[in-house]
Amino acid sequence: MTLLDTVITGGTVVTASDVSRADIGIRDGKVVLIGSELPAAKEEIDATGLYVLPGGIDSHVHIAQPGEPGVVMADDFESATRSAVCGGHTTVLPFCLQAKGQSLHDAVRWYHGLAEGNCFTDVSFHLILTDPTPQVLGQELPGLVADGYTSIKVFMTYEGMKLSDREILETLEGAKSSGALCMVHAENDDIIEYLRDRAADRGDTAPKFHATTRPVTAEREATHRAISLAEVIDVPIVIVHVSNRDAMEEIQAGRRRGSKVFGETCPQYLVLTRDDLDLEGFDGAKYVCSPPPRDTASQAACWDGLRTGVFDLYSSDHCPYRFEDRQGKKRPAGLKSFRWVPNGIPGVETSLPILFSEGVSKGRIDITRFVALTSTNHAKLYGLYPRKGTIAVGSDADITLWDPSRQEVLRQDILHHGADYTPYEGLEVTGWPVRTILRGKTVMRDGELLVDKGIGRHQKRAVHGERLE
Ligand code: DUC
Ligand code: ZN
Ligand code: ZN
Repeated sequence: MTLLDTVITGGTVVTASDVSRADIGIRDGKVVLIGSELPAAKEEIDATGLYVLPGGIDSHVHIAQPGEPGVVMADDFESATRSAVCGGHTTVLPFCLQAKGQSLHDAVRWYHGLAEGNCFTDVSFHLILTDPTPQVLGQELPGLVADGYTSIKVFMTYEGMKLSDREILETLEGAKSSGALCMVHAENDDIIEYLRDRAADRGDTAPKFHATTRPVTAEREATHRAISLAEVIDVPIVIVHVSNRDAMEEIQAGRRRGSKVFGETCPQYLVLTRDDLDLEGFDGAKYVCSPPPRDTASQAACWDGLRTGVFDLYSSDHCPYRFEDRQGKKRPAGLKSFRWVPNGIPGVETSLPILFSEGVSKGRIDITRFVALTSTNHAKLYGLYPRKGTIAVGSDADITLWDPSRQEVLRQDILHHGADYTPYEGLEVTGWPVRTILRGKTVMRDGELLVDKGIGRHQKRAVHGERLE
């Protein structure tokens, strides 16, 4: 047998189903041996006292996504994936936004141009469809799915992005025939627009009114409608960034009827509330995201959902804008009204420590569930399994070494993203990623990057329900 490149010894290896003491042998970027007394390797990594986890996969991040005129996202592919790898991730799935009238192929080419040579993690794109013409659905989408772009996202809200019910039906039909899995942003746009107009009439312009004008009812109704539309076409869907119990109950009701509905929640619904938008002056804008954080009862509901399986996925919904920036949260129009504050918050670096600390360390979920929610289920759902999402012979050696007892305080000055704040400033966490290994190479150790950008590669994916070879 040829020499191993790397052996990881003494750690506790965790998958979505098992916890075991084992050593891991790596050659040519793949896991080739799991066991004890492994042969010698060029590099030995001592993982005594650490968890050896499949690298985190964040299947919901926004990077360099164009928005309203004059608004610029805080992260490019370099800073977003640097932040991701420092937070324990080895793969991220950002969105490739189709502008109205744009061909999907052009959009994909443009995003590849931004990502190429700049990434610290592996990357694979979801396609946001804003213009589902017969040409897009009938010609472009099937070709792109065959090329490994096997998931799409549609919006039920936002001017310029939202689709009508008819358009969503046609898109789901296109998803079904091509094999693409459809993610849905479920909020009722008319309810939101109506409430925003009434808020404007009253002169309610502060950031806190972002939360009151996007109520649970708007999310619940749209979740119900999205699931109903998927039932008409008989196709699976993913309801992303679910924030509350009512929407969770719609997912459960759909499943009881036999629908294949997957659910995702995010850190902002576990540790933030609408009170965070009600800070002095304009500071609440740091927490403006959609759906908005709710209340402590909703937080408890989301924890129930993570534990019981209502949620298959935990993602960051990283969507960063700088705060002290005229192209970010403080764009001139945003200072006048919450309505124009860019929607989204940074979180790809802090999401795993938050779930580990609040979930595993506090006994709400066990470590195998943590792995399922942060890696394995993403790989399975979005067609990366078993190349990614687990530690098994033949899988990519994407591994995060996790110190379960290390305590940190989340602070802007320890993070690596392009934003100028973290909405989790001051949150104390127990459990921290101390080393991130991508295809056998250590990319991050103790918060330091050890390789140049460009190590990350694009990943083609299988269609949902099929395995990658
Ligand atoms: N939806 C997202 O998925 N991310 C950020 C903003 C939004 O509305
Ligand atoms: Zn969304
Ligand atoms: Zn998002």
